[in-house]
Amino acid sequence: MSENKNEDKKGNKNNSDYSADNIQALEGLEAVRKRPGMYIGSTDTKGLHHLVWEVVDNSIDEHLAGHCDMINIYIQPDNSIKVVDNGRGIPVGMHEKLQKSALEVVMTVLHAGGKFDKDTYKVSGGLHGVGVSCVNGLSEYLKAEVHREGKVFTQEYSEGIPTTEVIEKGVSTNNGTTIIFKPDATIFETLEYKYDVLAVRCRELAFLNKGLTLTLEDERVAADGKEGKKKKETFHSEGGLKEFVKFIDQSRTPLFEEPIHVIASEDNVEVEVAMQYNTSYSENIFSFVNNIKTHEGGTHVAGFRRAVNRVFSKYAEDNGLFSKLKFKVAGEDFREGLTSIVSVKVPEPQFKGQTKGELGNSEVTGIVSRAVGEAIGHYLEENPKKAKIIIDKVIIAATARHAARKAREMVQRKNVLTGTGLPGKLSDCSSKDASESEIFLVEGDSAGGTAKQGRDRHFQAILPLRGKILNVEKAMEYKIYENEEIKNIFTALGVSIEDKEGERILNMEKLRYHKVVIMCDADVDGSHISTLILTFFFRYMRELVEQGFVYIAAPPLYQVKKGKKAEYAWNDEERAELIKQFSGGKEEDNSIKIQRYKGLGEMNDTQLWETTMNPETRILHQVSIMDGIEADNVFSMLMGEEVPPRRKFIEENAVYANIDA
Ligand code: 0RA
Repeated sequence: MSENKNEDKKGNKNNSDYSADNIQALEGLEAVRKRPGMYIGSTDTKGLHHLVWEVVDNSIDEHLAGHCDMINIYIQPDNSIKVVDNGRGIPVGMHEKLQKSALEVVMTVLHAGGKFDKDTYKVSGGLHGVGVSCVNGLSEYLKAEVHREGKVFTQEYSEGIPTTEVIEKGVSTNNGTTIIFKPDATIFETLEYKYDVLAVRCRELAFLNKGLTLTLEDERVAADGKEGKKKKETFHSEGGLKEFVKFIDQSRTPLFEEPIHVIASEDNVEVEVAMQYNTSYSENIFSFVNNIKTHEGGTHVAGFRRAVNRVFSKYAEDNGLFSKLKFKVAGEDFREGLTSIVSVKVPEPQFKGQTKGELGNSEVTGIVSRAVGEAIGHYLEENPKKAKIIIDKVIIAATARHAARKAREMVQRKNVLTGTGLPGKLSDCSSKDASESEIFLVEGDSAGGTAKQGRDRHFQAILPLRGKILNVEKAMEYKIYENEEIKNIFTALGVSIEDKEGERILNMEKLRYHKVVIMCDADVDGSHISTLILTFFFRYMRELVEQGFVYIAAPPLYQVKKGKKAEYAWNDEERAELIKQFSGGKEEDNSIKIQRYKGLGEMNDTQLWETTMNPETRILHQVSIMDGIEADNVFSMLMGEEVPPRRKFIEENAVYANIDA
């Protein structure tokens, strides 16, 4: 992508420039160390994991170029990472211009990795890709081992600076690269790798690159000497996206066993799409460009949607299936209850948008549209029974959308009639400045009453929610707008869903609070209710979550009291710590009273303010959508129809749940 500034356009350099290049190269990594966030996004756990992908992306590039089918990743006992691949190996020959081994150039010059072969699809150097040299600069130790041309070569570095020459270590019968790195403790806030985070992406990479095998092995031993629960997994997919879409929809009920699978290529652009209808009402599209997730879609997704609209409409019209309809079918009606994955490999991808999560290459739209259109066309001709079922579903979706629109309009009209338009149950704050205003969605009228008394009415609004709100994962859309609690949430927040060219968008221009806080009991029911509310936000107000406006309040679990002294504890460790403090080390102290809070209702207004609402002392968890697929999975599983995966999830995660069962 970006040109290496160390060479001129023709790439000419004479030896006298060598030292200058050398210094510039060092300055490059110096800059990475000075402002790591600019290169890898952040220095928190996310940035730490990013280092792994920066290396693995290079191995994936070798796979895409047809030279690598195996990538092994190890989390070593000291939280260093080892990545082994069987690609061509980083070149080790003399780099003419810089007068040093190409290996050293790749490892120490920013953006140097991609200079060697330009004609393949590249992951590295793509979106955030800054190359393996960046990982080197941010590692207190790194070792590269190259098997190439029948020999083994190694070089070691510290903070990106070579500590050895490129050393020839002996003979080798295979090709490949091994990178071992230990992230720099002075740069990263945490050094602890999370197996599950790495596993999720490895699985995704295996689905996206059929035939490639990835292994992930955790070599760490737990502090108590016991070995970790999950030690090693192998990720491999022969079916590619077809298996991926089944994996994503494992907790939904598919309409047909086999997904529609498209594999095509045109003008050096490779297209792979898999789509599967299910009995739910939500649309799910996940899209990738050169293995990188495009959160905001782009030209490839536009091409996919165009094909779905065009081909299904034409089939329905041609076969008279829309003849009884009194209104127009919109694009989204074809995609209700459809899960799709759109993956393209593009030689020179252009990323657009604020977060660079959108593909810009305009030629891709037509290519994807043709490939998908042709495949769906064949599918419909060959499967007339399935075609009929799909079109019937589309008609139901269109009908439901019209009903939903009417229901929505009713709600809005009613608001106009009642004057302020705000729900009667809302205790609003006096501030009109959304950026300082908060709304608490409180489980139950009684806790709502306490919260109303305890709050700071200047900036805190209270909306009590009665009982369980509708499970939106199972309900049809128009039902949503008939639900009293959900209507109240929409009108209190000041947001609305609008149709724009057949697509639903959330209008947040009149959002009245920049903090939406879900406050539920710390028990099983409470956690179920907050999951219901979160599911609703995830499906219907996702933008609100994406922009970081949604929070979960954390009421304490215990109050520990001795005489007039009272402190709160949010978990068992804190409780034990408080008891120790209060007893001054005494074995048994009967004057210490421990109150177990089960519900918000057990606290009075002052206690609720102190522990859960006062910005100075409360704990708020910001809700984030880290990974769309993961989040989608959790919600469809927890709230959907298929019971077995839900039970499995709850069993597996029970240990993490901070709830009183
Ligand atoms: C530069 C050029 C070539 C491959 C690589 C770098 C490369 C880098 C890494 C990092 C981890 N594994 C890797 N594998 C390869 C092209 C090699 C050629 O043309 O032979």
